[in-house]
Parts: sequence; structure tokens; C-alpha cells
Amino acid sequence: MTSTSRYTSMSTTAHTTASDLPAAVAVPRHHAADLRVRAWHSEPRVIVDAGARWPALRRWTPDYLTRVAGDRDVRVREATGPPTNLFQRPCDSGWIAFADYLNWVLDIDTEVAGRYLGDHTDLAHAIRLIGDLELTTSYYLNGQLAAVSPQLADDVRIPDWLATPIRSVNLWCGVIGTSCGLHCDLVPNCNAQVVGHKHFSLYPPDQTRLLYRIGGRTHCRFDPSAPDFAAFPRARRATRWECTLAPGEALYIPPGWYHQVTVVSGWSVNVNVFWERSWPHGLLAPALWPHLLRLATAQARQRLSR
Ligand SMILES: O=C(O)CCC(=O)C(=O)O
Repeated sequence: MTSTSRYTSMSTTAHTTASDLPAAVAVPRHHAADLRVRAWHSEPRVIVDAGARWPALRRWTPDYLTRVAGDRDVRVREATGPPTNLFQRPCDSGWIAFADYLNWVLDIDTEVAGRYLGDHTDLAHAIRLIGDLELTTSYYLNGQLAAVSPQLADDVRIPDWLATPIRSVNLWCGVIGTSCGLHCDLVPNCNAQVVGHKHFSLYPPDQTRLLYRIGGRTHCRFDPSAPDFAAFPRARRATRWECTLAPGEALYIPPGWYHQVTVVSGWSVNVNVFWERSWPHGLLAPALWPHLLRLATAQARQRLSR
């Protein structure tokens, strides 16, 4: 990682921004005690107190993260330009000490602190700001939490929303404007915020036709953070849901729901939990059937080859 020539002068260009999107449905907000996750039919929910008892919430300061995990090697995605849509764009990945990665993150956090007077919910502002920084290279950390650090894994509490086994628990850490790109997962997902704020644009599985999926993949070409309705006209008709998570809050994302997740604070750390799918999950969404069939075939092949 280089620490030079990251910042150059500000520039402005005319383009469509997230503020040009049609109004969205606000994801309903619940307390954990009231949450019922149903396999057949479910919708996203923000759980406002999901992380209330996580030790991570009070422990994960830069000093603590550096002390307990700073010398661990972590794998980061690396791309030229700003850190937007890092799962759709060509990326390299490489290993770096967590402390060095955190230094890069906190350096940018300091840089934006002087300029960022937003309320940490404004997606368009976050995207504009990271564009203005003109990063020549950007990075995103995403790895299995226990592999990054067993001690950090002890600081989280897995929600008991579903009876199926846990598939993976992942750590995400990035700077303002970082996003994964619009995609869906085929398994139930809880995304819990520990440090900073993240914005979620979500679309139900029945909107698939309007989102311009890439080939047979679960990623989309349409980008809600820079909506290009000339190239993707059907997307204007797509029903979008949205929410922003603050520390201690979590979002339940049912299988098949498309989501684009974007950091809207200087830096962000969050943890996501994937559960195994119980069999009815996703069956009511025909757009997912080809993916589910592929998944079932791959699993059957795996079992046969054992
Ligand atoms: O937090 C992110 O950037 C991406 C999270 C995500 O894609 C997920 O939870 O499925």
C-alpha cells in the first residue's frame, strides 16, 4: 500500500447522483424482542437494539483493534480509484497487517472529518466526498471474523433469529463511500453495525428484471449510488427500500433481497452473519430458482465426491 499521492485537487463533474433516485420505502424498525423471522415470506427489518449487549460496541476503538489484532495479516480488496462497487469491478487482493490497514482507514477518516459536516445518512454526500478525494488506489477489508482475530470474535453475540446453522461470520472495515455493489445472497443475513454508519439500498427479489443482473450472477450492473437511467431505464420503476444503520443496530436481509451497502461515515466496522438457508427460503421468488437450482446441484456434487 502506498501512502503518497492519494489526494489531489477537488474536481466537480455533472452526473446523476443517488439523490436523483425515486423515493424509497423506509425499512421498518423493531426491537429484538418483537422480531419474528419467517422462512416462507419475510422482509428486511432494522433491529435497533441487536448489538446492545455486544462487548464489541464499547471495545472496538482504534487502540483496542490495534492492540488485539494489529499484527494479524488480513486480506484486503484493492482497486484503482474510489472504493465504490468493489465486488463488481476488477480488484486485486493482497495481505497486509491489520494495523497498517487501520492506519490507512484512520488517515482518510481524519482527512474527511474537516470536510464532512453531514448527518451520516446522506448517501449522495458520501459518494461525492470520496470522489473529491480522488484516491488513486482504495482498499476494503472483508474476512471471516475468527480468522482475522479470535479475540475480536469473542466480542460479538450471534443473534438467535433463525434455527438453521451459522454459515459464516464476517468482518467488514472500510472508509466513507466504500460499497460492495448491488447484489443478493441466497442465504439469510444479519448485518450489524459496530463503528460508524452504513447506508443500505434494498430491492425485493421480484424486482430482478429491473436491476440488470450481470450474466447468470447475483450481482447487478445497475448502481443505485450513481443511477444511470439512460443505460438502465427499467431501474427507474424498481421499488427500493432503504435504511442507515448506526452502532448497535442490525439489519435482517432475507435471501434473495438485493442490497447495496455503502459507508456514509468517515470509517465503518460491521459484522455480518450468514445462516444456512432453510428449505422454504427463497422458494416464493421465481427469479431465484435458477440460482437455487445451481446451488443445490453444486451441493449434491460436493456430497457425492466426498
Ligand atoms: O457491508 C458491506 O459492505 C457488504 C455486506 C454484504 O454484502 C452482506 O452483508 O451481504
